[in-house]
Amino acid sequence: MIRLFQEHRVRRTESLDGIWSLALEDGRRFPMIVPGVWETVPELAAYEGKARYTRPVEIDQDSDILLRFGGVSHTTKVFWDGNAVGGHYNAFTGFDVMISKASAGLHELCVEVDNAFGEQSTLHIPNDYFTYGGINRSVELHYLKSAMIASTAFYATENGDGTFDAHVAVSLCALEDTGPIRYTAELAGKCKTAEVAGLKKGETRQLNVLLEYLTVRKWDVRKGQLYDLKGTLSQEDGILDDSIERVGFRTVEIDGERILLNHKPVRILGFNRHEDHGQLGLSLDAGAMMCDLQLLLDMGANAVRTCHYPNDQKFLDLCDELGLLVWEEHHARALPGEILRTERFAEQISNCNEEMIRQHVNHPCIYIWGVLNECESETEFGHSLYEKNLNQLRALDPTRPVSFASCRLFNDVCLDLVDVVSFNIYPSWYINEPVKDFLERLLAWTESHGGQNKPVLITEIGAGAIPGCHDAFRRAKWSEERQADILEEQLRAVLANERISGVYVWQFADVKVSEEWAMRRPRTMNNKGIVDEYRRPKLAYFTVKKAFSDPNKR
Ligand code: ADA
Repeated sequence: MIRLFQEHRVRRTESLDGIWSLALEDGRRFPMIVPGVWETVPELAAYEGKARYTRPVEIDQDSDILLRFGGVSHTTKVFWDGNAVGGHYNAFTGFDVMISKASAGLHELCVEVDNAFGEQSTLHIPNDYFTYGGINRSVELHYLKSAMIASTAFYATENGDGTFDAHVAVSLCALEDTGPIRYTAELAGKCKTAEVAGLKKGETRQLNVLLEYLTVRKWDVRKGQLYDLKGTLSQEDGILDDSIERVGFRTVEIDGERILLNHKPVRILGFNRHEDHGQLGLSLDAGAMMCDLQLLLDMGANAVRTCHYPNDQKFLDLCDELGLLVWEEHHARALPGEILRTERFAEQISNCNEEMIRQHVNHPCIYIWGVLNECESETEFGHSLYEKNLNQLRALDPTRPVSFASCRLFNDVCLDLVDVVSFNIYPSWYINEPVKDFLERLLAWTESHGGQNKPVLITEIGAGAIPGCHDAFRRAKWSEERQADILEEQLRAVLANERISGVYVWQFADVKVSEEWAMRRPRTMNNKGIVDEYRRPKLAYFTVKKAFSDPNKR
């Protein structure tokens, strides 16, 4: 299933995860697990291009149905009994395909997947992480009745007496004409109903429901605390649809130079984490995700940055549960200017923004949205691009701060646009300058270039080590000793600096990179992981653990 909890008790859903058949254009066929990526088949480890996944689907009654895909990497066309019924671009957001009046019986579902680079793809380009191919997240089949709850967006505001009001915005969609219908929201022991006189076939309707003065326990860092928001759509003779959202009550505010969580300054002790694993590629199952999170917690982390794309809902569900603060980022890493200026990019990134927020807005773990990691933030064009993207996110979700991770540093002209100033810096690794001096210089510059009176985050800091490479004299770059020493210096300087609201270590685990990056990256991997691609700790694991566990730094 796409989530780690049951989202429906009334709407009938089935998992389409399991064994599918994968066919290549040259006729080769393989049994493939869904979710998964084809690079896990040794013969396909370097396969780039189109492939077709098929499987039979049995429908047990005539019905409108919805096929829900958690993520397919990266360009998809969906066929039902040989007919094209939908498609999508981008591995990191989900999409739905509706099939009206599916008849009872056996059908063929075919998903054409393409992971090739090219003009059509502006977000997936050769990059410092790998573009896998396959149905990388779960797939579900939903049976629908005459009307459905298409989406539910929740946010909470705190009252002076410590209770919360819950604001629930629901989008209803009619598949047939309906008579009078009613939507009921139930949360933390209270419920509220909104009546609708009737909907015409194809009509959508937005409803806002307010549940007031809820007595709840707050969601908090490394604690979590979740509640089920149950929505029911009914008519006189029965229930048409339902939805369950898992929500949390917490406040996030920017107060001058501080980020406040539940009115208290929060210090981010985080990791950048790619969705990648030495054996599983992009498709980590919930068990593997939980193992990653256990390691992060063991090192004393309270935060994760989903570099550089929206993450699997299951991972976000776990962060909700465990109380990890998430910086979620849309899908854009260091894209060249000629791509940023295309209309196709404008369309693909706008879709990504819209899908990311609609699908993830209810996760209490997400405290900030990020855009355009290391893009063109030093030019006038860049300024308008950042402004457009940040404003789109603000319009879609006015409740969370927004930011971007800059590497343009002393040339950046976009700091005026953000709620939180964020820098990716690598002193003592790419830049030969003591970390403390570099930081002081950067922070002083920030004050007079749009960053004054705003919180500052260090969104990346780190150094590389090839696992198992040692230097007893601790001098050789790429040795585990040198990586540990550089991180020690970096974290000491960053955490001692009161002006900085927190840090994300680059990065949690070593990850595979595109072939085009091989000359810059030994092993064709980004080796700055604190654990290797199989999660075996390097020496720096204990350095980070010590730095993050020092109680004075909390
Ligand atoms: C950048 C970038 C990361 C990674 C890192 C590095 O800051 O955001 O994706 O490439 O540098 O390892 O150099």
